[in-house]
Amino acid sequence: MAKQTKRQKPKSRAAAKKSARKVVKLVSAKKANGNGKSSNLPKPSSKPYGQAGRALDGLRILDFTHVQSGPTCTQLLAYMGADVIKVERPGAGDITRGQLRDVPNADSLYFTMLNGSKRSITIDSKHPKGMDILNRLIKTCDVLVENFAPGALDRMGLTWDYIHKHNPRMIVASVKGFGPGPYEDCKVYENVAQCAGGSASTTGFREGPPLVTGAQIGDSGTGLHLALGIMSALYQRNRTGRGQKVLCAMQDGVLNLARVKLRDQQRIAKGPLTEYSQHGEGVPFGMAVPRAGNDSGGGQPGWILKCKGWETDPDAYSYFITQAPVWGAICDVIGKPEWKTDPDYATPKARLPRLKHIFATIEQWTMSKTKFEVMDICNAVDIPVGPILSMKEIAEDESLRATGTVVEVDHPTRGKYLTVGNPIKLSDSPADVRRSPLLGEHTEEILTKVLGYNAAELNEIKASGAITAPKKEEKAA
Ligand code: CAO
Repeated sequence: MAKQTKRQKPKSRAAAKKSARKVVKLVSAKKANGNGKSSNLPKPSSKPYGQAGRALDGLRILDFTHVQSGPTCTQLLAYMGADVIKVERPGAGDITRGQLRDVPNADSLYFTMLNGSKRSITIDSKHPKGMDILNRLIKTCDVLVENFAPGALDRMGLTWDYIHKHNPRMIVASVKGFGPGPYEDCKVYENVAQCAGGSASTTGFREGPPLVTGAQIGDSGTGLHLALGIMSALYQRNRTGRGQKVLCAMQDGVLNLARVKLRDQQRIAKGPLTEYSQHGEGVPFGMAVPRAGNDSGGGQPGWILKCKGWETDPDAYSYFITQAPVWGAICDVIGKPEWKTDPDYATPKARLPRLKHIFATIEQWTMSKTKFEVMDICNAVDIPVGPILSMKEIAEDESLRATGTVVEVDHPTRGKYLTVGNPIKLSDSPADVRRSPLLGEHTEEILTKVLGYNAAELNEIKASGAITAPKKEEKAA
């Protein structure tokens, strides 16, 4: 309160002038950001927070994505309020609709969990009428998002020049496996990207082979990068009036997430990586960053430790970080108060060569507690620890349901299913998490209400075969 009063009533004339200058600066910054017209800026809404619409209301996305990387991006934009129109091949759709099916004849969880809150239209992009429809969509959409194999969009006739000619404001956002270079024409799936982006070589145990991680950093990770690229391009479009290409290569996205390992690659040339347990074990380093098991990637050593029940429960473990500022608390909690003053344990440097022994000792204590007891006891004294949660525990976690991070939605053919809601929380834009669309569920709605086709035109389109699957005899012929 006191601080607020101070800010509202500057003490002296000099202070008043200073704060007036600040205001002027802010106004001119606003002018520069808003195309030089401060009058374009809306007044702050008087509506209560959460009732002023969604962040991306009014944004329309032409969604040509499939499988995981692209759909992750467009699903997030849909959660934020964008109208995402997913274009799918008639009769087939996104290949994931039928992959890893758990309910016969219903869209798979693979598909439903990546395509929530979108609309689906079926269009054969290789049919001339289909191309007419796409042309109209290009004119009405703000962003085209795709993650076809390299060259596929061009082969459809949707080159950058073509799109830009029909809609100079269009942003064309693509995920590809690799950026320009020797591998640019390659098709890429998740694990290829994890391997090519440096993650696999640095994941796993020293004695074992490279490992891929369960988190989909190649697909979903790159989808997130793409969403940021799209938002940046939209912001720039406010100034320039024109769209641009946004490219996110999966290799680049993985490397961005594995940047601490490139940090270590540069450090290794200057000496051993002392925080790696390999150092404490006296194993020399090679030329490249090794796999570090469960070592923490930062300056505070950590490891995964067994907890009560580990013999039968594969997830009865805790991650335990021996953060330096709370070393004294750790010693007290595990019943080793003498380590606080023992020169072999009292400082982070002294502890480095002894980490294996230290964690083995802490583990004797964690094994006497459940992972949740470890969490409660340690967090009470600020020791950073985390239970290893199984997917079952996460699915049942009430707090994740309460925040909308885990959401249950109802689907007409498969019934209720869980999905991951919006992990990004905006205080004035509630997430819009709805079920995924059936194949072509919104075709007519989009053709008539978004693109303005009349009844006769609609019938003509239907008869043309541009939005329906080819009949079996035609296919065979
Ligand atoms: N109407 C008509 N044709 C359509 C269509 C439509 N609505 N939608 C797609 N197609 C066609 C494309 O035009 C393409 O045809 P051509 O090869 O004859 O030009 C074809 O369908 C398939 O496209 P694709 O090559 O992208 O698909 P694929 O299954 O062979 O490859 C993948 C899949 C993921 C390996 C590849 O798309 C890729 O490398 N994408 C970029 C990287 C990426 O996103 N990978 C992550 C995938 S998630 O793990």
